[in-house]
Amino acid sequence: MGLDFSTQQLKAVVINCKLEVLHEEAIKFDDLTKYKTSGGCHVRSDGLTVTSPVIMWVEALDILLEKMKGAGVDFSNIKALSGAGQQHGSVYWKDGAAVKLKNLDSTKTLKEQLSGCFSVDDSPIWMDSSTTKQCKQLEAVVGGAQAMADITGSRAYERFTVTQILKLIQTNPDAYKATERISLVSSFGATLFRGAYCNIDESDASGMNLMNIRSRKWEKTVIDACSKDLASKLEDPVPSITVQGAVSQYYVDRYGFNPDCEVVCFTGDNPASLAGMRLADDDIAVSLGSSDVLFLWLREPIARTEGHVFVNPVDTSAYMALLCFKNGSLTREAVRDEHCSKSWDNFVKLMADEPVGNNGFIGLYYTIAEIIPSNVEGCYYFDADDNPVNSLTASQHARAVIEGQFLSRRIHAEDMGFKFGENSRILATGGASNNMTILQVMSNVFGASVYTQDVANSASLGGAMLAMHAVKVTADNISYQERLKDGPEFKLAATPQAGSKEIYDIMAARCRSLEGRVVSDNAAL
Ligand code: XUL
Repeated sequence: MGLDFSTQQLKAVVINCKLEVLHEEAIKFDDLTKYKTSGGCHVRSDGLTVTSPVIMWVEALDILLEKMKGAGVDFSNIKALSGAGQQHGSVYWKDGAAVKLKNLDSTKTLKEQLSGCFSVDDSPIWMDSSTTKQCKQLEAVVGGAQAMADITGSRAYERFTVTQILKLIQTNPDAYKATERISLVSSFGATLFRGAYCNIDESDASGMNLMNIRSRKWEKTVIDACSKDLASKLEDPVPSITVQGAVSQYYVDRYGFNPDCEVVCFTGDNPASLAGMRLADDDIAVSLGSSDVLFLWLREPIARTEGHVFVNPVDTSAYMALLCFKNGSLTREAVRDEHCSKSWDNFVKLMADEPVGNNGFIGLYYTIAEIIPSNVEGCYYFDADDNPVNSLTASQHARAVIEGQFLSRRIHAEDMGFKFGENSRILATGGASNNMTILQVMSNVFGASVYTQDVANSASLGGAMLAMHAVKVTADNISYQERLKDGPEFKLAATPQAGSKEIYDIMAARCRSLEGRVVSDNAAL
């Protein structure tokens, strides 16, 4: 069984060894109306502080399991469970909570028994951006943003957990003092099932600005800058596929779980998605949504102040990187609406009027402030000699927006140490991945084959797959990809067209310097 404590809902999926989905269930948090959440959270009046009531997540689990039992799910068949949590969010267990967890009474709900167990009722989540002061403070302690990235995989981010913990220490020291353990949303999920504190896994720990991504230990300078006793309130990071132990007797008595059902570490939703998509060595996944998100499989990561390096959940000696580009589908659609009569058919026809490489024209489109590269806004066009031009024709726009976006994705992936291996695949997911013309450009720009896959609910599915792998791997040593080879099929969608690689290699180098120019021009404004 795989669970996903995501921002808006709690999901569960049950699969068998053939990877067939036997049951799926979801509880939307907003449907628990007494908590008055919108999209699963509360945005406070400062507009920056974003929290979710922790007891709402607990109650959602009560309801979910009840519903699954009612639907006839036979929990006694479940051999192992794991799951995902929205990354970065934190849960504060109050003194005495471990005893409560250990002695859960199967005649009562979890909510009834755990409601007094949290020292902070409203957990900060990843949408929070109220900790800029703490980010600056911690970066100063380690020697700056790049130093923080080198150590922890990312520069200090407002949503990353340690900045939230430091804010608590500074603004509510009593609540911090009354806290015996701090979990991530992921390890909180595992803890509920285990009835005992579970470790934070190394992958999700990489989203805390607190773990050294090489040694996989808490970074002492950051710990000490927060509070000397912080490490004693955290369960140490362990590889994501670590078996934590059997499910609590509570679930055996109340829902008929098998007492031997193993609880495997939960991880972050992004690492779990990488597992659910079954990425392998040197693969890249590109999720084409309102923002575009790249997942890179990396052996030797280069941490930068843009993007994130996480420990890889599947191969614990490897890494993954996450790159989020704000200008994704919304920007493609803006160009379509302005220059291609609001129609994808016209867009695709116009694009075909221009050759691969757009005769050297490059367009960089940031209709909203971008994250990578950070804080640039506006649209910039250049001719084949890198001279700025004021406008492009409609057909040049159609080609330029797609080529410009993928050139930028490619150079930032390369900057983080990504290299295509012989068998590397690009996996395209998300709304725009059904547009074959877009996928062809992606294939040409990256110089690799593009595949698609039916991976709805990749985080919960990834949780279930990780659970299956974790309980078998010590006995048979089979790799994750080999074990899960019968999972959702990779369908070939595009292969690079002859001659395109040479064209885009040159354009990628140009794009790198043009983007640099746009960044410094924006900074000068
Ligand atoms: C990743 C991030 C989000 C959350 C959403 O860094 O903040 O993707 O994990 O669930």
